[in-house]
Amino acid sequence: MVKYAAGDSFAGVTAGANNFDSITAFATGTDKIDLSSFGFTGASVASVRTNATTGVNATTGEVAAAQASNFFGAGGDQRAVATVTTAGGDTFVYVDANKDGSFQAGTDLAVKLVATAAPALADFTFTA
Ligand SMILES: [Ca+2]
Repeated sequence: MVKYAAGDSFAGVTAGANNFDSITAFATGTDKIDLSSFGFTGASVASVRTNATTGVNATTGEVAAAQASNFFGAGGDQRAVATVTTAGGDTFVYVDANKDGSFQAGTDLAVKLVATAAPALADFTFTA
């Protein structure tokens, strides 16, 4: 089990090092990412949004401004989690920590699952 708190891990680079945490050997269907501390409920946890790689930097996890707006969806389609699987086979997991539907590098969570396909909704825990 992996547990995160708001402010723990971000996209981008500081002083040459990636700001996000990387998880190796994450096993979909076995391991869980615990997001219960964020208090997501309702439509936000109905599914995990799967985004294309467009505008996402496969090295730094940064999201271009053009894709950041509604990165997690909007209205009834707004989700707590969005994933992007890179051409190299890693998956970035983004968490909309401030629940506004858009991605902000200094606010929303970014974690890289190394050599892992996109996790499913069941791979996340939203309630304690
Ligand atoms: Ca956000």
